[in-house]
Amino acid sequence: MHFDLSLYLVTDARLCQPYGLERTVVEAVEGGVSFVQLRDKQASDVAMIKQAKRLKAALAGSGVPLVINDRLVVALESGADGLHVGQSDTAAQQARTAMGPDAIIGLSINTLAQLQAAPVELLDYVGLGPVFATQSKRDHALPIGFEGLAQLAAASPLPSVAIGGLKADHSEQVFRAGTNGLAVISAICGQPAPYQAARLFTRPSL
Ligand code: TZP
Ligand code: MG
Repeated sequence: MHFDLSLYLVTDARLCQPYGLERTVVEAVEGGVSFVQLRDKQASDVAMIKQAKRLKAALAGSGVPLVINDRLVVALESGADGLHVGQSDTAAQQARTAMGPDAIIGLSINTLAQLQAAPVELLDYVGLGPVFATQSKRDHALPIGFEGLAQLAAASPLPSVAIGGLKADHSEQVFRAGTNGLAVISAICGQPAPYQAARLFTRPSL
């Protein structure tokens, strides 16, 4: 599946209020979100499969892919387009074998050593960060700043998306660092108007 990392929304059902997850995502996609990751650290697999199916249906026809954070069983059972894994999550090999060659598989990267160790032949993209400290992820790794981001982006043979504390104002610096886009939770989820919040992220002409 073709994919566009330019504005990558990571969901948090607790933050995606007052409209709830589906409406927030649909409005954000209308506003320019190009890629969606369903992330829920607390839901059961069964609840997350249901949510993923609803989200997949809501995104039908938009051309925007849906990937699942961490849980291979949810990605498989829901018909999602792929899986995003962290350093300690389901191995990329297991995900690729189970999901097949067309699935979109992404991996989170925080350091050059992690990038060098990444099984790039099995992956479609990497997430680089956190760029800044953020309240949206517990126990996140050390922030890398724009300097670290530029180093990782330059070393990455794969398309990359920056994450961690990013707001619309950071768009230009993120693209200048050489990545393909910004991934955000709180800059869109929990904003009073998700459509408008997404619209703020227009790709700057460099
Ligand atoms: N991984 C690294 S930082 C982060 C994740 C999931 C959270 C990003 O959330 P926000 O609100 O955009 O800082
Ligand atoms: Mg993870």
